[in-house]
Amino acid sequence: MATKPPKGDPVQDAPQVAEPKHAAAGLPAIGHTLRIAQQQMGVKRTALTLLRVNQKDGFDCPGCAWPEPDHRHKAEFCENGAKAVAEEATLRRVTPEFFTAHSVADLATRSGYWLGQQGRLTHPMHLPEGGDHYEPVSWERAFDIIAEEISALGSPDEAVFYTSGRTSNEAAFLYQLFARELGTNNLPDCSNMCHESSGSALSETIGIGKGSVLLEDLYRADLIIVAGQNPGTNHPRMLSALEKAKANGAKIISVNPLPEAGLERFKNPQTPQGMLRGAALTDLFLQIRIGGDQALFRLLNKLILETNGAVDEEFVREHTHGYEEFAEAARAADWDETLSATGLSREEIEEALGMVLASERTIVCWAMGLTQHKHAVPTIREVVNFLLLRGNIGRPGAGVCPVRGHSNVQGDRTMGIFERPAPAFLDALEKEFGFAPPREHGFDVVQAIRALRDGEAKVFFAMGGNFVSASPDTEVTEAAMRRARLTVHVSTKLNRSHVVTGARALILPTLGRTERDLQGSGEQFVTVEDSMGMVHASRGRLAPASRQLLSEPAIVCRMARRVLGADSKAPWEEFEKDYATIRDRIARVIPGFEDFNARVARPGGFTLPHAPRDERRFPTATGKANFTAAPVEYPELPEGRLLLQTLRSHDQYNTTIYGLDDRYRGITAGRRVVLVNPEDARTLGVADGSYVDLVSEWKDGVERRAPGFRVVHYPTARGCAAAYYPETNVLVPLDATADTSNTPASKSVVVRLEAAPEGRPETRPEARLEQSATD
Ligand SMILES: Nc1nc2c(c(=O)[nH]1)N[C@H]1C(S)=C(S)[C@@H](COP(=O)(O)OP(=O)(O)OC[C@H]3O[C@@H](n4cnc5c(=O)[nH]c(N)nc54)[C@H](O)[C@@H]3O)O[C@H]1N2
Ligand SMILES: Nc1nc2c(c(=O)[nH]1)N[C@H]1C(S)=C(S)[C@@H](COP(=O)(O)OP(=O)(O)OC[C@H]3O[C@@H](n4cnc5c(=O)[nH]c(N)nc54)[C@H](O)[C@@H]3O)O[C@H]1N2
Ligand SMILES: [Mo]
Repeated sequence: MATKPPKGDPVQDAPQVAEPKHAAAGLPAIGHTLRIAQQQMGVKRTALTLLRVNQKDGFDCPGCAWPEPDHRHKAEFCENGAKAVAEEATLRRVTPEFFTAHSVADLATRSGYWLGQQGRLTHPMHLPEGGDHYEPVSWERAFDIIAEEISALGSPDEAVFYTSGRTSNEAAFLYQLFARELGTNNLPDCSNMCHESSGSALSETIGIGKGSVLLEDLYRADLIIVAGQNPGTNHPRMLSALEKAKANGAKIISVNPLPEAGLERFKNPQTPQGMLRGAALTDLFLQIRIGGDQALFRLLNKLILETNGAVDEEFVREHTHGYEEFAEAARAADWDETLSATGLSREEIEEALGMVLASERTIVCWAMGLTQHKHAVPTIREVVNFLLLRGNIGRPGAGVCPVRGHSNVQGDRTMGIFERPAPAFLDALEKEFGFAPPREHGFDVVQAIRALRDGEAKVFFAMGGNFVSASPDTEVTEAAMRRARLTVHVSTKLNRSHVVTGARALILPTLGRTERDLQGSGEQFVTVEDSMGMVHASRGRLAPASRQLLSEPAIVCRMARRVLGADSKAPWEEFEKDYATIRDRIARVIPGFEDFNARVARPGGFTLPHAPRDERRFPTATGKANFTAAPVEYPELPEGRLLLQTLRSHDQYNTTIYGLDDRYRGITAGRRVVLVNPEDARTLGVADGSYVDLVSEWKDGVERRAPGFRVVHYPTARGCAAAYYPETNVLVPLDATADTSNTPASKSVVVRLEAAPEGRPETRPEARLEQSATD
């Protein structure tokens, strides 16, 4: 019975609340992991699969982009990595019979959790125009349908090719090649909603949009600042690195509106003493107000400037540009303004300064808590200013560390998945393949939604992901999708994007990381790049979930042959047969991949060059690392409102919901909760356990509402609230994006709480328990 999906639809939640935890991982985590894994995979498969994760001859964990250490444990995975693997290696199946039993209209009433729990997709499926059920379709016919719709377009720019960050380097390279040969740069990706702000800020200031540290640097740092990140849940293996850094003498400051258990204390499941006591990680917790980070770093910069001998003058002179202008802006930073923007005390900031000045080697790590705000890009630039001031870039044990999300999101970008490709990249593509790639920029995620909404884009193709649920402004996005002529999803699991469709729709089922990939020339492997620029092979061993599955590279190759026809400049048949031939092309087009096939054959792979890290060279417009001097910004909060951040629970992978618990935060059996500071709750008159609607207020005057959330009094910073994504995406206005990067500002949504008129959610139609009639 273990591998049967749940019967009813547990969209109905009745959250239970206990005290938040103060430590992460440890024994309960292991028990929890095995239970979830065995429910999906059974006992034997669980053991066989988990031992292959992140081993040098195994497959790359689809969980996150945190790198693997050189000396690996037998169990080089974490609780949440194991959940990600179990989700993919599940024995449950979504077959054509499933689609006969469930109309699209029926599936559209199901929760994302229920959809995902049904199992792996086994057959290509087609939803014909006017049809109400998906029907099985042959691969040939599926590619014909794509070709029909693409050739009916007025221009290739009416097609959009989205990518989620699990796609391998090989598949990503082919996919962008296909789109560009077709004639469009419409290649939005999940990065647009994720670390785009980091990429924007870093390319301008240090000349490369990637982090400048390796794992060894973390082990050597004196001070690690973790800002806007919850590694205990989202990058659990990072906790081992932080533990090791601490053992080597590093101090840790965490900057977060929430006290996150993983950062407080870590019980390493891989060591006996770790299991018992655990290691305290954070030395100083700065409980910042949402969006206060730029102000905090600006003030720290002022204080560094005012301290004799604190600035690395030689580094500033030799390697940077724009110092004077920046220093003038930083000297103007104001204590009172900073205290109110951050909600911190003078003593806390002074203590942080003491630690900063005592450190010779400082690293700043961050994730979505910094990237998803209107002023995310200037915030990250201010972090760069902070590091540059004391020469903390391009020195061992120091640097910028944006911690990526999806396991190959960084690699996909390296492979050219980008709507604004660099001219040098297009030149190299042109030279290698002999066609003229389009030079005009394409749509990012938000622009793609607008284009679909306005009828300017008519074909939407997704290489993985769950665009409808991951994107902001759910109602707008869903309406936009429904206007498309054709929506196509290359997917492993069922999700909401399959049931909110264009006039016609296709589901193209594909292999996951864990599965064997057999092609004409024999068994294939693919490659990925982690958050620190390490490229390595990933090889699955399990038998595929169904014999009908095609690999992602094979899908692109067959689509390209069908759509581009005999005129295509690329040998698609050869690419499909032998992925080494794809890597040969990558080696010739993308700098850093010279001799790719030989170097990736080495166990552990190789590290891509990074000029600032390796040689203190900054390939920016000025040829130096750029200080910047943006005005300080922070969110303004009208009376009686809260600033809502939309974040992840411990039991989800983005839009894939593993379960209804958020163990470290003490929440079980439900996801419709809103965490509110008890003082704020008192002022607003909302009791713990009461139900409210979250209403977002935006300058377009449209009221966006997410009904029926249980209030949880929680120790978050004053004026701030938190609730889970994707349930709250309905509240994030499409136009509320970060300046420059255009990333949805999903961590700073102004909301008011309204007593839920209909009380608890089960009495409300939106959240009614769907008693499934299926099984
Ligand atoms: N298990 C699991 N692993 C994952 C994922 C998953 O969903 N599940 N998702 C993957 C992906 S794609 C990504 S991008 C990463 C996401 O990793 P995270 O960025 O850790 O994910 P979030 O849950 O969005 O957490 C944001 C954190 O920032 C804090 N924060 C919010 N606003 C602010 C602010 O204004 N300032 C500061 N200083 N902090 C703030 C929040 O309190 C929270 O701790 O994880 C990846 N790994
Ligand atoms: N409000 C709010 N919105 C957010 C965020 C937030 O913090 N708050 N975070 C944003 C971030 S950081 C990100 S990265 C995006 C995530 O956006 P996406 O990457 O689009 O979403 P996921 O939920 O990761 O996609 C899950 C789906 O991917 C498919 N899949 C899984 N593995 C594979 C595979 O190997 N191959 C293929 N082809 N398909 C596969 C499955 O069908 C699964 O249903 O969401 C963003 N949206
Ligand atoms: Mo992400």
